[in-house]
Amino acid sequence: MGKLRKRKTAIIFGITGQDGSYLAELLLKKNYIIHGVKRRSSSANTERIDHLFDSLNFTSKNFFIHYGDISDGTSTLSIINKVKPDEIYNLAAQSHVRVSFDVPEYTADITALGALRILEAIRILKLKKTKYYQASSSEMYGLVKKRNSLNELTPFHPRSVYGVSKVFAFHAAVHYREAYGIFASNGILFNHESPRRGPTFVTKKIVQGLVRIKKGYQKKLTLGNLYAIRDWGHAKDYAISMWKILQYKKPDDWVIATNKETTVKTFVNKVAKKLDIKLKWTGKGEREKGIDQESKNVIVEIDKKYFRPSEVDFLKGDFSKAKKLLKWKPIYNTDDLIEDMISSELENS
Ligand code: NAP
Ligand code: G4F
Repeated sequence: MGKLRKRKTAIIFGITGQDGSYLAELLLKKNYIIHGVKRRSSSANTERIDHLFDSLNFTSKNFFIHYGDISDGTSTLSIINKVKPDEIYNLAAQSHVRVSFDVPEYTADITALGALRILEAIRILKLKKTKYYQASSSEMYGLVKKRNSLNELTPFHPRSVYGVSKVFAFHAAVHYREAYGIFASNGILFNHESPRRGPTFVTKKIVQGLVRIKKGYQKKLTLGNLYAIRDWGHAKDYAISMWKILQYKKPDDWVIATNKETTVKTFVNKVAKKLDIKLKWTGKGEREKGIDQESKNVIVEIDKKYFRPSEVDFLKGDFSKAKKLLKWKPIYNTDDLIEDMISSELENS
């Protein structure tokens, strides 16, 4: 009889978020035992993971939820000590760039120092075998000099406290790898979306808004900068990359992207087309408007409150290192992503 392989255990910080839910699904399929860390909130806030466990008792055979918060070093260390996992995925963050202009100190506490608290716990507890994954961000590139695809060697120039905090967390992972030999890896994730995306991120806001306009539930969609360029992938693909990064033979840093660029305006046009809304644009700057050619109503308008004090104009990622060494590549393209987001929205709105 062959030797029984021990089941792997993982802690996911950020289990209730978009990526946490897809990663949990993936790891459960791979027969992991999962411990998710959830902060206390006044509502249950487990919609994205309710299908994975008994949400009233917070348990299932393979999936456990712990109350914790990465602003709290003691509870963070205590959970890691209790579980002593094979893998830790740090997906927890104040993840909204625009909001980081309103709450910079809080953003730095969670997004930067939160990562440090987890790394410190691994070091203090001497968990030599525990691997650490940091959800780093393409926001770290910020102000890019040339509009070429960005890779692991492109310098960082963040444009928000969110970006600054992610640079700190990125370098903290590299530092703990070099100073203490901890297996700490960074996925440099470009934008990724899904039907589970938070409603204030631009893709979800556009899909939700235009579906509701089509159904007659909403009159207008109000946006900010239509000309920012993003590299939008599907969160399901990005969850696979997280797991692959921790299975690689050594810790390293990896760009995860689709290498395709789309403006916010093109995203709006694509969604409108798929919903059979004939949109015509008029005006410039804050006066730019999208008019529904059938009803002649203005259905898209601009409000400067959605502009950022400093914008990241261009993000497109070169994922050739991950493709070559991790054998990772995205399955969904932007159109597939939009298709998935629209069909879920049509069903649920
Ligand atoms: P998300 O939906 O906003 O999820 C963030 C998660 O972090 C949520 O579970 C949230 O809990 C949790 N969290 C926030 N503050 C916490 C705290 N103090 N203690 C413990 N948990 C806390 O973000 P996402 O899109 O899944 O992204 C996952 C990670 O990847 C984030 O670190 C994000 O910055 C990074 N990232 C995302 C993208 C992207 O395009 N999606 C790209 C690059 C990097 P609540 O549910 O209680 O709020
Ligand atoms: O959807 P967004 O808010 O995403 P952003 O700022 O690119 O950040 C996301 O991706 C990062 C990776 O690059 C992550 F690290 C981060 O956690 C987050 O997931 O905005 C995308 C673009 C921006 O240029 C923004 O100015 O869309 C523009 N935009 C235009 N109108 C808008 C709106 N963004 C939002 N949120 N809301 C608007 O009405």
